[in-house]
Amino acid sequence: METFQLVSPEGVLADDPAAADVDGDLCRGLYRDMVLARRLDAEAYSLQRQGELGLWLQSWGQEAAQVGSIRAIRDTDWVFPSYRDHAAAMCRGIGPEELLAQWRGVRQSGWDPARHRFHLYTLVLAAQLPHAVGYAMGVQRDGADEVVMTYFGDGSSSEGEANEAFNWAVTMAAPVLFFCQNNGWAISTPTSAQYGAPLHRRAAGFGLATQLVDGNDVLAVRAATARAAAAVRAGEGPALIEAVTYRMAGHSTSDDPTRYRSGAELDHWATLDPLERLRRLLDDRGWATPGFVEELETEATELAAEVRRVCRAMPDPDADAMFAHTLAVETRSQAAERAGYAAYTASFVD
Ligand SMILES: Cc1ncc(C[n+]2csc(CCOP(=O)(O)OP(=O)(O)O)c2C)c(N)n1
Repeated sequence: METFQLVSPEGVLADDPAAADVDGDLCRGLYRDMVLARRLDAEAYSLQRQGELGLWLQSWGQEAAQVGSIRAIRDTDWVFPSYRDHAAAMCRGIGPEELLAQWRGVRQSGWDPARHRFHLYTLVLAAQLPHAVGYAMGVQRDGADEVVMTYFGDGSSSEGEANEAFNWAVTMAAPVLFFCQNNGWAISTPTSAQYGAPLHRRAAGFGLATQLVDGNDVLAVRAATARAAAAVRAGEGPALIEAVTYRMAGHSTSDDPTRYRSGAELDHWATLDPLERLRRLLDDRGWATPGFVEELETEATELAAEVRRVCRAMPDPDADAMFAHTLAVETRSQAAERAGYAAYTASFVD
């Protein structure tokens, strides 16, 4: 399958009917989303390095895949994310404090899924896929005019749960859109060691309508997602998009990617940077209106300051809360553990 692309790495927009609604307003909006997401991501990374967060998984390099897809569906459509979908989360109005709370370890989760129609981050690989299918079956039962989109990675695509979800979604004709960000790596496992056939081909075997898209081309991702979502919404059954992108950062702040991947590979992908590509288009078309870039830079700097402020201002949780949220009805052994922990912490007083 040919990779769908609308903007070349040089920033040239294709003469394609799928680009018919592309204009300056649209491109400035998408560029803003990506710039702000990258700034938050970089700031959170620094905060982790300063000991303010326990862990952070960067979305650096994957902004176009996330922004292009989430901006192509309706705000009323439900999303079941993975764990590095910060750009998508921000587009759903999830703020810095909500995004960071889980990684600072002060709350079990950061936001109210129902408010943003954006489910909680899922760290158990691919578990969110059957969740999305189940939710989509409810949507279908209720006759609701909704699409359920779920994000996952190339590594997750070889999990049993992903494959069960594909099969079940097709069997039930559930209105679900599977969105894979193929970022080249599952921690240190390259896609070449992950599977024998690319996901869009495997998924077609399940009966899913599939599309392979340049995941660093925000306009192509948006057009492909809009097309797939429209078909899913019209009752044509589930679909899958494989967006080819790249994880510019390490897997997480606990990872050292120099141990397993080359600088040359990173250099190559840097030339395909999604932000720079759209910036070239904005500049070539004269769509970067006077003051746009400067105002965006100011907005990003203010966001970074806000990220630092809300992160440091989060109150430490009461350690006892971890027991309170473990079981609905406390068992004797947990009560003993809780009391033991309280005695242990009390032993430090004075
Ligand atoms: C069920 C399960 N198995 C293993 C892990 C450990 N693990 C965490 S992230 C990861 C790699 C995931 O790669 P991919 O799905 O491509 O997503 P990416 O991190 O690249 O976004 C693994 C193996 C896990 N979290 N859950």
